[in-house]
Parts: sequence; structure tokens; C-alpha cells
Amino acid sequence: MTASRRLLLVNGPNLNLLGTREPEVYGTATLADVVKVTAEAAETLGYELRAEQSNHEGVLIDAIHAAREDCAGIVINPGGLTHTSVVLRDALTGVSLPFAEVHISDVYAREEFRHFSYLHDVAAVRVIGRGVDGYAEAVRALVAQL
Ligand code: CA2
Repeated sequence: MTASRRLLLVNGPNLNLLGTREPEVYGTATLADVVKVTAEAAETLGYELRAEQSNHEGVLIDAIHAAREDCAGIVINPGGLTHTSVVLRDALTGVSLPFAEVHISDVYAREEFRHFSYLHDVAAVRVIGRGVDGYAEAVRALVAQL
């Protein structure tokens, strides 16, 4: 498959815990469910999905850098790094791939420290507070721009 028909899905720290705790905030779907719905949305549009999750910032940066070689765009839920990481922002802008920022919960309805995103002004697409379905929405909106 050519680079133009592949997307990278990145899930950041603690998202491996999806479906195990805080269902009132994040729902009951697991990370495996997230990967499945996102891959299905991509495949429907003729794209293959590669999925990565890590609790380590450097591993996420390496995955983003690798996408430069063989992906057309990135769907990312950076978890808490959204609100803290210049490094992640620099990686995403550095590879010059369009990306969609996804948040399962409505960060604007939560604590003030979740209201700021280091990605807000550089993301091609932002999908916030739509639950796990937001990943599929992000794929569709991102692919529409490719
Ligand atoms: O709403 C989102 O998707 C977030 O990106 C999730 C992050 C949070 O820090 C952001 O403010 C919003 C947290 C991910 C941790 O996910 C867990 C899931 C289940 C149980 C515990 C943590």
C-alpha cells in the first residue's frame, strides 16, 4: 500500500486503560475497540491504519517521525500530553503531515487545565467530546482534506 493510502493512529499515555476505569468520563470501550472503529472508518475510505499507543513521550515522537515515510496523515489522542507537551507539537509540525486531534471527553466541560491544547492551532481537524465515535469522525474529516 502506498503512503498516500495509510493513516497513523496515535494514542498517548494512559489510554491503554480505556474501558477499565472512569466509564462515566471515557465510556466502556477499550483501546482495542478504538483501534477497530478507527481502522474500519479508514478502510471504508480506502485507507489502511497503523495504530500505536504508548505511555512514553519519546516513543510517540518516534512513531510520528516514522509516519513521515509512509503515512498520509495522523489521527492522535495525545491524552494528558495535549495540555503539557511542546515536544509533541514540534514532532507533529516537524513531519508536516496533516493531523486530527481527538478527545473522547469534552475537555472544555472539565477542569480548567484541560482547556488549553498545544495542538489547537496546528491541527487540521479537532474532534472533542464525541466519545469513541470521535475517532471515526476524525478519520472522515481528515481524509476529506487529503
Ligand atoms: O478526553 C480525552 O480523550 C483526553 O485526551 C483523555 C486524557 C486526558 O488527560 C485529556 O485531558 C482528555 C486522559 C487519558 C486517560 O484515559 C483513561 C481512561 C480510562 C481510565 C483512566 C484513564
